[in-house]
This record gives sequence, C-alpha cells and structure tokens, in this order.
Amino acid sequence: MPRNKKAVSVSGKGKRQCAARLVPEPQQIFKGLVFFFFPNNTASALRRLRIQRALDYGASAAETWGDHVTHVIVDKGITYHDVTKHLHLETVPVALVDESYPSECVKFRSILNTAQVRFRISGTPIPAGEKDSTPVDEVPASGSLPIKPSRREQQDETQIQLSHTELHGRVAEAQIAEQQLTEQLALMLSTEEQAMKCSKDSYSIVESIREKDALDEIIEEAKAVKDLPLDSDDEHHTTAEVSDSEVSESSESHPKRRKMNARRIEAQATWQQNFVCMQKHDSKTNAENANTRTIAVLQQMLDYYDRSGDQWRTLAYRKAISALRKQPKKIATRAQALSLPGIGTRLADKIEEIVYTNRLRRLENANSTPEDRILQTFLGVYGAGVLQASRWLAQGYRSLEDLKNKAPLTSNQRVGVEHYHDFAQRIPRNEVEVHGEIVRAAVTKADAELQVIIGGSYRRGASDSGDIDLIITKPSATIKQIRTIMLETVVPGLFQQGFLQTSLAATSRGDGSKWHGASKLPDGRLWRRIDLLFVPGSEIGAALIYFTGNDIFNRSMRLLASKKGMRLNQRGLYADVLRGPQRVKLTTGRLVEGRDERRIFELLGVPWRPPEHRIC
Ligand code: DCT
Ligand code: MG
Repeated sequence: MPRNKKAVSVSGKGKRQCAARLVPEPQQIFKGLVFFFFPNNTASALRRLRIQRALDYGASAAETWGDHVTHVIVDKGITYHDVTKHLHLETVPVALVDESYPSECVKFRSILNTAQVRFRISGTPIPAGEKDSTPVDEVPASGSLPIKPSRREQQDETQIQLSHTELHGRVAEAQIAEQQLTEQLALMLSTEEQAMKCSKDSYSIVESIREKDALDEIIEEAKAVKDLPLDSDDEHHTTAEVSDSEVSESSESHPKRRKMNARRIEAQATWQQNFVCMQKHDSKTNAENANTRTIAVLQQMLDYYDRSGDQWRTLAYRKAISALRKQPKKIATRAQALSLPGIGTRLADKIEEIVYTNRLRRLENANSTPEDRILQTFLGVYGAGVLQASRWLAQGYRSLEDLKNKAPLTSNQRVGVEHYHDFAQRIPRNEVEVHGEIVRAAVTKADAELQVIIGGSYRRGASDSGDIDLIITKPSATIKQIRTIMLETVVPGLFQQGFLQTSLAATSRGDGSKWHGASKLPDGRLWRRIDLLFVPGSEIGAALIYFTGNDIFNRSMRLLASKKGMRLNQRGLYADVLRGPQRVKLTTGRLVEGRDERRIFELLGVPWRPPEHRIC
C-alpha cells in the first residue's frame, strides 16, 4: 500500500500552541521521531499536554499527514477505521498506538514496542498467529487490569463505520468528556483536602484523568519518590527527573500559605492519617486481617507485576492491599471495595472475584505463557532488569543453562546466573546474624569505634531475609574515613579469610558509599547477597530510616516530607527547599536533622514507629 503523500489536516480547530521545553539531550527518547496526533489539533487540554510532553522528550509533532510521520498517536474512543478513513488510507503504514504510548515510553525511559497489545487501538488488524492466544494484557472481563478502559477494548471491531460528521461528533464528545473531567478535577482541587493531595503538575493531572482510576494518588506517590536511589539523592537529578519524580508543592508547603485555620488543620490531620507511615504495620496486623485471603491473592499479582517491572500496577496493588489491611471487616463486594480509598473499579472487580471464587483468573493467566515464565526466571538474575531480561529473551535464550553456556555475560551477570539458586533462597534470621557477626568482628578489629547495624528486613523483625544489609557507621567519622578503612582493610581481610566470595558493585568513584557482593559461612554451602553501606555518624538517623524500609514506608515518609515543604533522603531531612518553574530545585535546602532517627519522625509529625511496625 503506497503511502498517501497528500497532506491531510484532520481538523483545523485548535491551533498548535505547544513549544518544546526540551529535557536534557540524553533523555530525549523521542528524538528523530515524528508523531501525528489524532485528532490532529490541540483543542483538548489533555491532548495539548500529551503533545507538549512528547515534544519535551524530543519528538516533533506533524501538523499534516505525510511520509515524515513515524507514529500515529490516537485518542481514546477512536478506532482504526476512523483513522484510515480520515487519512484516506487502506492501512496505516506506520506505528499506530493509543494515547498512553508516549507517557509509557517516558515512564520506562525508552522506546517501547509499538506492537504491544496494550497500545493497540480498537479495530487494528490483529497479526496472524496472535489471534488464538489471549495475550497477558488482554485477559477478558474482570480478569484484566488494562491501562485502557475495558469498554474500549471490548468494542466490536466490525463496528459501524463513521461518517465525517459522526467522527467529528465523536471527537467533540470525547473532548466534552475530557472537559468535564477537567472540570471535575478542578472541583476536586477546590476542596482543601484534595488540593493537598493533588499535584499541580499538569502532567500528573493528565495521567490521573487518563487512567480514570483512583490511581492518581499512588502515581503521585510514585512520582514523588520514584527511584529512591542509594547513591544519588535528588540533588543529582536532572531538570526532567525532578519535574517527573517529585510532587508539586502542596498548598501546605507554600510558605505564604502556612497559616492554617482550624478547618485546614483538621483536614490536614485526616490527610496525614492516610500515609502508611502514620499507621502501625507489623506482621501481626497483617496476619489477623479479615481480608487475608484476598490480600494473599492480590499479593501474588503484585509480585507478578513487580517482576515484570510494571511500577504503576505494583503500586496500585500495594495501595489496595494496604487499604484492605486497614479494614476490620471482610470486603466482599465490588461496591464495598470501591468505597475504600485508592481502589478503583478494576481492582474492585478483582476483589469481588477473589472473594466469590477464592481465586483470580488473571493470576492463572499471568503466569501461563512460556515466555512469561522465562522472563521471570531471567529477572531473578542478579543485576538483570526488565530491559536485560527481555533482551535475552529476544535473543533466543530460553533457560539459565542457555545463558550460562551461550550468552555473552558480564562477570556480574555470570555470578548472578551461576549462583541463581543460592541468591533465590531466603536467608534464615539466625544466619543473617552470623554473617553480621563475622563482619562486625573484622570491622571492630580494624577500628574499635566502628559499628555494624543489620538493617533491611532483618531490622524490621523478619524471620528470613532476601539479602544481608549491613550499615557500617562511626559517630565521629566522615564517609571518606569509613570507606577507606572498609575498602582498604576490612573487605580485603574478609576475602582473605574466605568469607567474602565476590564483589558485585563497589564504589568506583571516590565518593561512593557502598560495597555489594556475596558471602558464605565457613560451614555453609550457599552464597548469600551481602550489602555493606557506609554511613557517617551525622547521617545515621536518615540512613537507618532508609535502609530499614520497607520501600513503601520510605516512599510514604518522603512524600510526607515533600508535602510539608521538606525533603527526606538517606542523608537527612532538609527544610526550605526552594523550587523554580517546573519544580526544578534551586536550593538543596537546609539540613534540619540527619543523625537522630526519632527526631526525624518528630519533625515530620509522624508518631515513632519501631522498625517492626514499618511493614507496609
Ligand atoms: N529500599 C527502598 N526502595 C527500594 C529498595 C530498597 O527504600 N526500591 C530500602 C528499604 C529496604 C532497604 O532499602 C533494603 O533493601 P532490600 O534489601 O532490597 O529490601 P529488604 O526490605 O531488606 O527486603 P529483603 O528481605 O528482600 O532483603
Ligand atoms: Mg534486604
């Protein structure tokens, strides 16, 4: 089918007003790509923001249809047929994806495969060979958690063909619906509690509306604290990362608006109670819940999405689990589930299904394809993320044996593959202690004032752990002093005595603060993953919070700090962080506390939670 060279402007409405505010070059994932948005105008505020975001990440937006177009990005509710008809084409000769595609690419910081089912628009011809199998992302009815609304996915592909007028009518309808949503959001924003919850970042608003789900708060949380990096805190973030990864200032954090009247204080109290770090969460709370079975099934879905690197769904499930844990009564129906904060219609359907059937069809489908099982195996290799695991799969490797014998592996990947089964096993609590003791003996021999604290899940009281997290600190020492003793004396000594087996990630630059590797007990067989984290005394309070976790507790604490105009990272709690346009940090803020763990809780207005109450 020859490309139609005729320039077609779909609608004259809404002059294009977007001007790129380019992110730094290495992040311009869309550079060289030409997106044709359909409808091709900026009349809709949401589309305008989507276009803006694509431009920011390097795309060009075609004003007319032509050969230069690389991707057609289609609004919700528009079918394949609508597109071909209006572009006067028989088939669309370039990638055709739904409106979620650009933001998903931005989320994963890479160009995703346009053939993924989740980006397919209704009526797109399905490639031969795909018709028989039900793809993971499109399990029918309540068995799915689609990004797109199920109504749209279920649209009959042989649907009536629309006339020009009908199409414009439909587009207009979609725009009215969007407009209504925007207005609803504005209304929500006008209530004080929501105003505190909602980001003013227009992108966040777009995402919230697009999802039409109660995910907005979770997404906001995720964006606020996205990667919780160990070695780089937000000071090292680039402009784009800052705008992407942090919530906008709440009305509370704005210095001029700090004077709250009684109503606001009350509203804030309710708002603050919603943070998981405000409530006690321990293994007992979790075990005695009336919704234990539902939680267990949802947890398996969460694990699945976690393994697949689907951060948003992982967070959605965590949020739902956390909401269910707080319920004293069993949540059995869709309506009951919907009444809980953070649970949208899709998750509510799932909860009902689990209660009535004691299982979740989606779960059975989730792990069903051989590719998926292989991917999950590959994701378990130390250091392999979604990208690497998918690459191995695409290169034709099908098993760990394949990787070991045929794939070109880095030395770390080789360790990860060869000790896959060792690293996959949980470490009993008493064995974690013995590893800690061996390190402690070596550390205090080198410097009697150095301390070793076992962090991570062990500090939260877990009966077994995935790895051994050891915090090495000394009240009066700088990071440089600790690092020097550790890397020049302690680590080599521990290798020499046969305890440390391999080094996986160490501080290569002069400013690092960690050593990752594997250790083995003298009478043991298994290699265990061990992390040594170097922390100066001045930062130990903040580091203890971070390295104790769990991650959700940390996210919650960080988000809370951000909402209060402060900033929390593994080094300390900072106040007076000045931000410019797009939330670019202008000043790093003033350190208010780093040394005292309890004091950080106090300053944030969070009741002290001992580590074992931080299991969220
Ligand atoms: N952490 C975090 N966010 C992450 C990963 C980790 O805040 N994405 C923090 C919280 C826990 C701490 O770092 C140690 O991390 P892990 O060892 O990965 O987790 P853990 O809680 O110790 O659990 P496990 O038993 O699996 O090691
Ligand atoms: Mg751990």
